[in-house]
Amino acid sequence: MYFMENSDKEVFEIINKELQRQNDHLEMIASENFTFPAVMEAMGSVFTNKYAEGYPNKRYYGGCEYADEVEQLAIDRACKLFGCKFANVQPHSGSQANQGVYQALLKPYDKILGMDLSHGGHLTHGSKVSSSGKLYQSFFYGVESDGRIDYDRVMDIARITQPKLIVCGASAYPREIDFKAFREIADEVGALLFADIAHIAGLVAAGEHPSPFPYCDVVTTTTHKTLRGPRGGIIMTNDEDIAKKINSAIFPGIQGGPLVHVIAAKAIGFGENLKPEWKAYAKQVKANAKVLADVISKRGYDVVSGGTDNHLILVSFLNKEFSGKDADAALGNAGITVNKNTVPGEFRSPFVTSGIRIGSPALTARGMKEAEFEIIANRISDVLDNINDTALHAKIREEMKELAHKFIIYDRAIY
Ligand code: DSN
Repeated sequence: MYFMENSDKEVFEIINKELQRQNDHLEMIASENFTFPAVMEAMGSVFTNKYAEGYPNKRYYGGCEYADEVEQLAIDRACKLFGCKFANVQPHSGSQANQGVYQALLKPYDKILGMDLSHGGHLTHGSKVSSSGKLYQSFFYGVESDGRIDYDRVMDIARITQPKLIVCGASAYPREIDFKAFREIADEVGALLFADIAHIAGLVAAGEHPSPFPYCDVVTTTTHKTLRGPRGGIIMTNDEDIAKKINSAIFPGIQGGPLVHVIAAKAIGFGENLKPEWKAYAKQVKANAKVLADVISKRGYDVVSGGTDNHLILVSFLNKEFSGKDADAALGNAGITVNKNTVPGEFRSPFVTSGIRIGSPALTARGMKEAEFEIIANRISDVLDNINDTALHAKIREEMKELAHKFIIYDRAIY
């Protein structure tokens, strides 16, 4: 019996419907995952009551001795996990982590160079609708017709635009990021190099993707995607001067009191990432994504860049009559949750798009392996082959629900 069950049945019932949805559907949004029950317990803990502006041993409020202890533990674990000297674990999200980096290292109107949103970049990498593109002069690189970054081309763009800071990292790029190549470009134009590894952090932590250290001056990540921790962000660096600027930029620059309950949950998440089992999870995430790429391309669909090196694939419908939005809706009806996504060469609006992004982290966390991913990839292709056949979608939905129920993580909605 939960307190909520008596005090607010309305919210309790909605939360339970969400549990049902998560158990019944196949979650394949590349940025989502299923966190550890212990992480959820920490987020519901008494630390939610504590104000702790400042940093460990330098607070503006009394009673912070245990907030200090848990924040220092989260910092130490983050540094150990990513092999760096300094970490700020207070950003409430990845977007605020990125905003903190810009505020620490740039002045308004400085030039930044990031990956184009429609080529796989993120809103906070300079998009004109984000503060990163309003406060700073933003320029972009993208992918070539083969779906890959051409580093010589990025060098040319950097030479022409002369950015103060280069952003590498992406939200929808299925290939390895060459941080060393980006370092050479940054050095050539005298720019700072900033990596946003939000999507690949869980793979980096396991040694399943090259590390941005020692090449990047500053690195951010969210903690809830491939890392499977609580929702939030962190910022890391090896440079003490940058670390001090980052700390001031996050508090008091853009945030107030840190979410100590979430910081405790971040510490638990990093603890999981440091266990030997984490490597097996990350390897399986990649193996499962590869099955998706192989099967869906064998079934005749255009997988951008011809495959994947990480946890996601992009499927392009540029040569099809249906859009990413149509595919997203049809797959949703079949119990498979993905997101519509722009693809290189995009001609449709971001609300419609010509592609979908499919990721393996969440279903891998549920324990699914290559055999299950082969079945799912075939059903995805069946839906795409029969995009308007709602009876078939309903039939597949039942089959996917049965599969999903064999891999349950949560036996209740609240931990
Ligand atoms: N919304 C995240 C994603 O889906 O990639 C990025 O912030």
